[in-house]
Amino acid sequence: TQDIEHSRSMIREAEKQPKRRHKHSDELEKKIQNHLTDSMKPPGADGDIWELFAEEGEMKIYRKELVEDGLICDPLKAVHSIGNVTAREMCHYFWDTDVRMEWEGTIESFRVIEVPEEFTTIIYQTHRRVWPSAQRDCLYLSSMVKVDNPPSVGDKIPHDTWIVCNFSVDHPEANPVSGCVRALIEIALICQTFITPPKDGGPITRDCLQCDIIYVANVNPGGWAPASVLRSIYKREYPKFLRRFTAYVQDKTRKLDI
Ligand code: 6CM
Repeated sequence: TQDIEHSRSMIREAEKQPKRRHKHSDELEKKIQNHLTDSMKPPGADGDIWELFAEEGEMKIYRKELVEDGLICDPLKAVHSIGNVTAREMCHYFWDTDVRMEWEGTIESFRVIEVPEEFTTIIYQTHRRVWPSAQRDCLYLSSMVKVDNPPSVGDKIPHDTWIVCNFSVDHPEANPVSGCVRALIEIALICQTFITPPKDGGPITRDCLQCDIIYVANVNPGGWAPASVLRSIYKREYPKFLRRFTAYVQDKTRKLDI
């Protein structure tokens, strides 16, 4: 509780400051550009072979098998589309640490250790241990940004586009939990709102909203973990996360103004 109160007060302080550049601004901008050019491509569009490993309705999750220095680092790309929510709402609930524990099922603890600007935090978190490998932690920057000129995908024109970009950084005040192995992450959630106005000219309601989602994750487990265990955890946990998180946002926003 103390940690959450402390995180909130840091964010409140940052909200009062003008948007400012920080140590990670250049890297953040570069990563966002890469996500907009590469991550937004539909799987297969770049000639790469993505394996579809989970599908439920509109949700499709792909991976590429990749082993680096003996560690499973399979890149993951998920595409989804859900009704009744906006891109900004999706990204807001993904980014906002106040609600993190309401939908994130893999975390044991987390702490915001710095707020470089209003919509950028640096977070240290530990994950639930998966037997028989060591517990993982990660230390990453998380930023939520509105994208003004998204690349066009197909002939649909989005009303708005938002991204949350998470990537590993170092920080002197991380106080890591002993025994944890540091996982390195590069994760993005990219969302676009599409609006179909009612044919009778009536007001726009939540029924008029469709949100297209791309989620990409590159996770290096940082140390040994049995391949079969890791791959089966990913196969179970990524669909669970997407199912739970999208339902969470739909539920949270159901009665709110758009
Ligand atoms: O993107 C997700 N969550 C964000 C907020 O926490 C953030 C997450 C980064 C960490 C990604 C996984 C690190 C590797 C940990 C492996 C241990 C998993 C333990 C499972 C125990 C049941 O971007 C959603 C992440 C969904 C992960 C499946």
